[in-house]
Amino acid sequence: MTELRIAVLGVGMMGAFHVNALSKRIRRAQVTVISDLFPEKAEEVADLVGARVALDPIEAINDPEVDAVLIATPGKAHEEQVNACLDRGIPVLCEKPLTTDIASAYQIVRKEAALGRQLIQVGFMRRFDAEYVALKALITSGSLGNPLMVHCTHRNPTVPDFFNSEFAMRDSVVHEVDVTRFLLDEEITSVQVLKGAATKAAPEGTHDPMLVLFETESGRVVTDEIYVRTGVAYEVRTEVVGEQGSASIGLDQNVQVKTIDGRWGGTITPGFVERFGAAYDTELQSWVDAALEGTINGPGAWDGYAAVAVCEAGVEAVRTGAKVTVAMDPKPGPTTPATTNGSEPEPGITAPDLLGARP
Ligand code: ISE
Repeated sequence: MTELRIAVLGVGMMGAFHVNALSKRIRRAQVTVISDLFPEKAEEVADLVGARVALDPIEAINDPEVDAVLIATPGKAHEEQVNACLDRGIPVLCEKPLTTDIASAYQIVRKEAALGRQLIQVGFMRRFDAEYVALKALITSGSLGNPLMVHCTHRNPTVPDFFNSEFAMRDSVVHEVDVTRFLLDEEITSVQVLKGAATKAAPEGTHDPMLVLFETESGRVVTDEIYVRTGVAYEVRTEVVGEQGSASIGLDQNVQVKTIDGRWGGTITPGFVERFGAAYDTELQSWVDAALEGTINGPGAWDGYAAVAVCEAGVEAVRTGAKVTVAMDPKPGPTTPATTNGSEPEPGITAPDLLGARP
């Protein structure tokens, strides 16, 4: 196979962004089929890139002119669509969340493990961002010494009113969950949330900002300030504090300008597409290259499952104010049959439809 024929499911903001990248910037990729809940939207995007429209997403997955699938539909649709990709045995890049509850995410992990090969990549694009890659390399090199703490800041300029504290946990904090696991190479064991004073911009009952605290298996502490209505710009910073030094990324250190009115400064990043645009492209190219070989190259189903499990604990921590232990089932070996893994996973709290809640 020299060119990967891709079905893109869901062409809202992220899906349409990916279709554009796949058609213009990504090598050895061709979008052949597009599906969306809104057929007119699917037609509009398909026309731009010469793809066909399939009204039914499962039909798109099973289309003979499709070798791999990119899922950018609302979270509640992921379970059925990812399962259909596994049933057909084709690679899939699924935007977060893998699914919207712990049990279905774990079922997918076991099903893929039973197949004996990795087909699922989850869209945690920060792992492909040059600054995160450099930070990870620095940690791995040992020059910071043992990393003891990580401090994260995650600020969005604005979000719609439905974006409540639980939504922020599942849609925004989920990135720091993955960053923590990526940088420290261990699981998060507990989540705690300090709510504090809320901005006037937040609707009644929504805690914005919040300070989220993770503890990891080895006892490291991670702090994450999540503030999604700053009114300012997009700010994602991460500092790792080690025994022999510290390192920070996300400082928006671009061109510094000095002007005759005595001011100095640079420009700030407006949103996540601008901040992580290059990372999305790198992610897509890695996925396409790996999918052509029938596999993945990036965060997999286990990473998607771990993120769902930590966010569920986070949601409970928001609701109860308690420090909540993360409940995760064991990682299945590559050949564990889906039917013989002793205990059934806990059903967990069912998440609301994340992107589906958007107007
Ligand atoms: C959004 O869905 C993203 O994935 C962005 O990276 C994040 O910054 C934002 O808070 C989320 O809503």
